[in-house]
Amino acid sequence: MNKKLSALFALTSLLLSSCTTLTIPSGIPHGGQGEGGQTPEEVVFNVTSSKFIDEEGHLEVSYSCNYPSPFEVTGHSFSKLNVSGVSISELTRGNNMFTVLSPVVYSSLKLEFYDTNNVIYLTSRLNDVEMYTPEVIIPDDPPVVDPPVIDPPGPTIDYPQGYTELYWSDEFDGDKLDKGNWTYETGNGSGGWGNNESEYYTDSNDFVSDGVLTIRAKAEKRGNFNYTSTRIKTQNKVHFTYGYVEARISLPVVTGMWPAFWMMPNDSVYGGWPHSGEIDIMEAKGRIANQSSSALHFSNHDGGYHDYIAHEQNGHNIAEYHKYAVEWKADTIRYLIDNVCHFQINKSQWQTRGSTSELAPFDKDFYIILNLAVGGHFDNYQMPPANFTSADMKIDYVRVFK
Ligand SMILES: [Ca+2]
Repeated sequence: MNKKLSALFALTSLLLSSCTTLTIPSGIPHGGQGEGGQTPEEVVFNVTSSKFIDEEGHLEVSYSCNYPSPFEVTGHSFSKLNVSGVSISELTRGNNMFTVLSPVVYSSLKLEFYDTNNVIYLTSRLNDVEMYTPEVIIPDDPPVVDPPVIDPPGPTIDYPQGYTELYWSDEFDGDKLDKGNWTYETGNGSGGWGNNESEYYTDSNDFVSDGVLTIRAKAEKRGNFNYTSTRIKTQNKVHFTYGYVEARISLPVVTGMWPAFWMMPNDSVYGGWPHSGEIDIMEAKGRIANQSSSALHFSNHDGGYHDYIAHEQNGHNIAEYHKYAVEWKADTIRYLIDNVCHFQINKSQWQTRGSTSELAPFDKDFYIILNLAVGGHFDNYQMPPANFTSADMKIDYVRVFK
């Protein structure tokens, strides 16, 4: 803290305490208007305080007087009061204060009282007036100022070509999963989620830190299951039709791991799986370090129950972060890794039983799923090694562009 803020001029008070007696000499015609003969009056004029009021040495003087005002002495009105060498503010009757409007450079002030005809009537001198002496300011140590709080820069959003609206995203910037976006799917589902998976999903095999959601599969006994993991979905919270859906993900290269980033129909308008469709943006086999795959599942008209189109893409290290995306349009579905399309499906290649719409079933709202499965049929029931303890799927963000 500064010790002497603005001590520059507020330095004097009660500097003037001289008591001046003004004697109206007898025989001098008061006011020069032939009104002589009045009894000499003794006027006691007492300065009670003075203080400098600004940096320029202007002085404010207060006084008392044994008359209501020194301007009214025995029937005379004095129009003004001068202070020698300086100008003063207009005097206000009864105010008992004036301000010296120019710097005080004398050690005494001579007071001159004028009457209404501008005749000097009384003079007096106030001695020992404190001079204005600016105080030397000794700078304090610079105040310690906390650095301004700046919000951490938000994530840089790279918009896919042709997309201008970030419709929704979860950047995982908090310290726990945002339940406004996600719902845990717990347990082992029916028949290992239909896939003979070997994990038991909990609502606690995940954590959010440093802008990343981690889903951790563990070798951990839970009922009849030897592994735990987590599976989350945005059903009834974030669902939409068409758009560009992208997640930046790092995957575990551990045999038996089956991570997935995919979408399912929010309302299954065309019926239960597979009639309402499934869009698998990214799946991987932890055993194969440089491969992921994408797929589209649906049903067909000719009595075949389940049909699908899939593609395996090689050449990227799944342990590193990559951007896995689907560009979902009415007539085409394109799969991309790091902005490069590796697989495209056209509307003539999909259908759904019971609908004549050429766009069905991929013309309704879908929601997003993230999970890290263990075992299951996807990699022909490969299981983690005996010394397996845990494996992490890391998601930097999930974004939906329109
Ligand atoms: Ca993030």
